[in-house]
Amino acid sequence: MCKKRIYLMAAFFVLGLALSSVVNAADIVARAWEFDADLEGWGLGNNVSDLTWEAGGYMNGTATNGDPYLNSPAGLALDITDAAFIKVRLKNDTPSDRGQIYFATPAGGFAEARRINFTIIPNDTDYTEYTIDMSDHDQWTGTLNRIRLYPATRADPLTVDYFRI
Ligand SMILES: [Ca+2]
Repeated sequence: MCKKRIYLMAAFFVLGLALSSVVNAADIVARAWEFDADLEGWGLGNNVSDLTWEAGGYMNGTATNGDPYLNSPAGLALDITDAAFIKVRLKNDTPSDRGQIYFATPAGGFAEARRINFTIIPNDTDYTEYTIDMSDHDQWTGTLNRIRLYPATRADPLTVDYFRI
C-alpha cells in the first residue's frame, strides 16, 4: 500500500472522528429527568395547580395564569461545562408560542440575566421535543444549582415528558 493512500485513510479517519463528535454534542446528557415513576423532585414554582405525576411518565398540571413555572430540585451541583443543550419534551396545549428557562449558578439565582426563551408550537395536539442551545449564553458555565421551566406563557394544562441537560 502506498504512503499516499495510508495518509488519505488516516485523514478520513480523523475527519470521521471530528464529525462524530459534532453530531454527538447534542446527545451529551449531564442529567436527565424522565418522570418515569414520579416527579423526581420537581415541584410547584408558581401559578401551577394540581401538579401530579401521570402514568406513562409525565408531569402534569394546570397553569393558573400567564406566568407558570416549575422548579427542579435544589442543590444540583451539576457540572455543565460540556452540557451545551437542553432537551425538553412537552405538549403545549395552549395558544402560547414561547417557553422559558431560568437557571441558577454560583454567580446568582433565577434572574433575567440567566434566562433563555425558546419557541414552542401553539395548540400542539402531541408531544414535541424542543432542543435549546445553551452554548451561546454567557452565564451557562461552570456549575448549575437549579433550573426552572416555564412550559408556556399562558394559563392552561401543561404536560412534560422529560427534561434533559
Ligand atoms: Ca417521561
